[in-house]
Amino acid sequence: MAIQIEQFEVRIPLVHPFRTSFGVQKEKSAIIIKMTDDEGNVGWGESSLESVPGYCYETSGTAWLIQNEFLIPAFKGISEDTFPEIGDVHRVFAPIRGHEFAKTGLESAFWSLKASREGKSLGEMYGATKSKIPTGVSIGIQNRIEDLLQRISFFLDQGYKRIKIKIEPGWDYEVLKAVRKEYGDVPLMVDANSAYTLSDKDVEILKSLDRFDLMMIEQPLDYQDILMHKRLQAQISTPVCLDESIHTFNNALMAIEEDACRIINIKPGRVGGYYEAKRIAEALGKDKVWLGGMLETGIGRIHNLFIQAKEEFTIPGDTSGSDRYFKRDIITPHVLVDENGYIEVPRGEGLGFEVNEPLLKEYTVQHLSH
Ligand code: OSB
Ligand code: MG
Repeated sequence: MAIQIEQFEVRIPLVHPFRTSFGVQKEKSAIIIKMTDDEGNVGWGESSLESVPGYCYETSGTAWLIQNEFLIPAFKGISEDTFPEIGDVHRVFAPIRGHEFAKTGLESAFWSLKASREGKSLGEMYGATKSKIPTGVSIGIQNRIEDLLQRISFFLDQGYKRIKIKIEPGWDYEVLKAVRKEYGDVPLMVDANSAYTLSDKDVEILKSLDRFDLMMIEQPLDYQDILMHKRLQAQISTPVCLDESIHTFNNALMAIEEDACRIINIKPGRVGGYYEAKRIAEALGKDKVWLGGMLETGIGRIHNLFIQAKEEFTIPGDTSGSDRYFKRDIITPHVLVDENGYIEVPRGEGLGFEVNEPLLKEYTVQHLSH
């Protein structure tokens, strides 16, 4: 079975700069993967990264290299004679250590190709049962509290069901106090992207956030840590949620079993693909998992939509509408959020959306065919 693989490295301007405790993003960087089999079936996937190693060590540059040198040859090795199974892809990537986002681009394109080939919806492949999913929005650090309040109103008016606020020392207690004062008991959570430590001063701040009845606090401490989060969780009532620290099924189970966190932010890219993401969701179940995001382009967004249609995902995710990120997304139609904060899960074969290939080409800075 000859499967043609194309890599497109893209840069897409964001409608609004996204500031977190680790930096400011003005454009979305990603590698889009297109797979075509010898009967003309097509699959699309995304390695949803950044151009700098701020969130994790991977960048679009490292993913390009690892895909070219190792992952694509490994994939070609198993797909030459037969059409592989999803588990085969996962297995052949396992000896190539780390580089989870690089793997996810190829793995997700393969899920999508397989769905097209079998005439199934991608959702069916992921075990989706719901026809719409509840969704939230992640709001970056602003210059002034008034600007943040305005951003929140903007999204609540559109129907978003849950607000996530990025925090860092100096942009935490007072900000949340103002938000609670203005918006009462709106479902609210925060994400520190590793901006705090277990110092007495930081622990005092983190404890003080308990009074805001937050759904969770995401990754307050070091990006690789589990143990310090366990020590923190023992001192605060707000559920800790781990994002950056979790790269495998084992990490996720250990963190929950050890009470280092009460909830896991599943990002398929961060755990090496949708096979692993599905496994974590199925093992931990409702209330312990939700789906995060990486400002995905439309392609990664659709995959994220389908996996959230699994019954385990009841907590609103970070998958917002296309217009929250881009003026023009690379899929048709754009992903839309209704006035009640839901996104409809597409029906139909494969992705259920068209990829806007001319626009994809406009945003492409580097293209290779294998
Ligand atoms: O920590 O969850 C995060 C975006 C880029 C990198 C890291 C994170 C995020 C978000 C945005 O919070 C989620 C989204 O809207 O896709
Ligand atoms: Mg996060």
